[in-house]
Amino acid sequence: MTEIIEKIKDIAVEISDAIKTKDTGYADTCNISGDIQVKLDVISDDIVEKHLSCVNSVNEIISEEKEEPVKFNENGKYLVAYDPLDGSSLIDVNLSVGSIFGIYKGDYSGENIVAAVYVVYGPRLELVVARDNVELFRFNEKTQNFDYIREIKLNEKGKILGPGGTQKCWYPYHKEMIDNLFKEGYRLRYSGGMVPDLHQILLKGGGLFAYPGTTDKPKGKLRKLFEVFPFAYVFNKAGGLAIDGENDLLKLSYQGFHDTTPCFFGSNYEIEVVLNTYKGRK
Ligand code: P6P
Repeated sequence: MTEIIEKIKDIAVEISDAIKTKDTGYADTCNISGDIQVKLDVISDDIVEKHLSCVNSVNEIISEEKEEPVKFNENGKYLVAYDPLDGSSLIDVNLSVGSIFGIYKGDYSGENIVAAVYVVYGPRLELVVARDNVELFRFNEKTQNFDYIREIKLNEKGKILGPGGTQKCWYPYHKEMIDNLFKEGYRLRYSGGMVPDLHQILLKGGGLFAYPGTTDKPKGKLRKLFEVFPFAYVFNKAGGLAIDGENDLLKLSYQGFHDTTPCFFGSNYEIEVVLNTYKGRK
């Protein structure tokens, strides 16, 4: 496991350099989810595959940018599901983006995730590792290493609200819940990049990020294996909760590798608000 995490640090540095130096144009391809790929999606995916293919403990990998898993080592203990460059379309407007890694044993269901790592490509290159606890690291340009900064813990109640999804497609009860939270004084923080949006809530003590089921996307938009389960693991280990509206996200399984789910990540108070809103709604 440690070898995988160390490789992810190398991956982070190489993708960070690619973001600064490579063409950000669109590739003429789509991924399996139908997202138009930017060239950096493909470059980043290749960087991840190059590094993880050298780790003996990695049995196989699967990427948001790949239709099927890639098998490396039958005897490897771990499966790695990742989004190599989440929110890549934001690079063109110079907003922060990220990479997300879920490390699993056995299969990719939520209960089998054993660690999560995410990288934030922002004004600073930062990396967060969730194992028994959640630790923040920051890249030191002088030493070319990641320095440990601090442990990340969520407060019982936060101040930040990231309301995702197309608002005109929100179910009425969801809209009422969001409106009420804003009336309580929550601050709107939503860039359209899952990684920086969740990173901000984690670093500023808590709140709620919601990407619900909507009339146009009843199963939500965010992908279970590559985005949702890793961040659900992070939020649980940081003292918060992560649900689909009713169930703990880490209790969910999957049918297809690219399944999506409604998802809510936050401090305990805000998740309780979601549970009370969504109770019996399905
Ligand atoms: P919307 C980026 O494309 C992404 O997958 C996540 O990073 C982000 O949270 C979400 O989609 C934003 O979706 O519908 O608000 O543009």
